[in-house]
Amino acid sequence: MSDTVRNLQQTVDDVFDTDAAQAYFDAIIGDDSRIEPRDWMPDAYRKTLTRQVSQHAHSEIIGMQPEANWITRAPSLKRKAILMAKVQDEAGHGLYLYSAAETLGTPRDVLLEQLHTGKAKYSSIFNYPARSWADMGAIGWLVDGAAICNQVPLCRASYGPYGRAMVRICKEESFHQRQGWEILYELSHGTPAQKRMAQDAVNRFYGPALQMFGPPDDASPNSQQSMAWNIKRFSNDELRQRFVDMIVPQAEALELTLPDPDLAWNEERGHYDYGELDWDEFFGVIKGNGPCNAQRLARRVEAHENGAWVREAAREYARKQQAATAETAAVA
Ligand code: BYC
Repeated sequence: MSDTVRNLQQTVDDVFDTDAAQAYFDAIIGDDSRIEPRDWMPDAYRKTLTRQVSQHAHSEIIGMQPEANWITRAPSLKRKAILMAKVQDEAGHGLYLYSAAETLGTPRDVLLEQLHTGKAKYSSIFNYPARSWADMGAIGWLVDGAAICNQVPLCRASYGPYGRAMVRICKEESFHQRQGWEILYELSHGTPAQKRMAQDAVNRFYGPALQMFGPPDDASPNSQQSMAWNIKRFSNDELRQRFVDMIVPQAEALELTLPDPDLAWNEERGHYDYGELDWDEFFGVIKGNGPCNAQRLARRVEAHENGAWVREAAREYARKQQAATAETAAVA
């Protein structure tokens, strides 16, 4: 290293004052303003955001599977077209979120490797099978409904690229929830067999949908810090309660029951009380032992391998473009 470079480095080190950078970061958070990719941020902030945003991206693309399973069996051409559009939206959500995660410094292939080797989590809900057409309704109404409850506050996440990605995602999720609601409404107001099918789907998806909000607050190691950093705005239990309060009247309009005998309006709290969820089941599912974990992951890895030629072609195209640009520059 030359003396000049050494002196320059020394100057940079002198100028870069971690305490000042931390104070600036704290001021931005305190001001409820936004951190952008080039801003200094504490390592732990970068790490937890990379974790949350990439797991969110993984959930979006794994979440395509239960619904894609029903595209060929949709009951009409119109329903097929709507379902296809929805599944494509989920792929798009995955892309926005991987792009947001990459701005934090971890390349996409590393994030995907973490998913494919089982190191990274994705939402527990997608490890349950979609057994009937009514499940498309229950997934839209309950799963996308829970997603909206959880994700609208994330539009104000302190990390700019994540918050901005969430704005678009939430708009699309609202459409998804409406299409699920409409499927269930048609079935629950259809023949007795159709109504039974709708009720069965709600019975199976209700508990797992409530678990999407994460473990109870006293078993959520990340919540407190994520809320202090304005990544999460509400705790897992707060959002779960908001969701329960929202779906009870909706279930009444659907003329379907929610499978919880403890569900009751609590005048004092101004909220619905609900029964204890099966947390052993939840922790089993996120450890990889749910009904469909192995199948979902195997299918994802297979799809990734099948797409190798696309990535190779894109790389080759980029190489040729670069070579052509360099040649033009050399001639000029
Ligand atoms: N499933 O400290 P906690 C969609 C993990 S996609 C699996 O509370 P945090 C859709 C958690 O990661 C929906 N794992 O964590 C797509 C942590 O483990 P690690 C996806 C879960 O981060 C297609 C540990 O448990 N939504 O809607 O503060 C079709 C302790 O938890 C789950 C998002 O990703 C779970 N349910 O809070 C249709 C939203 N819950 O990482 C629909 C963004 C917790 O320490 N993410 N864990 O090993 C979040 O809002 C938060 O990350 C969570 C968890 C509320 C999920």
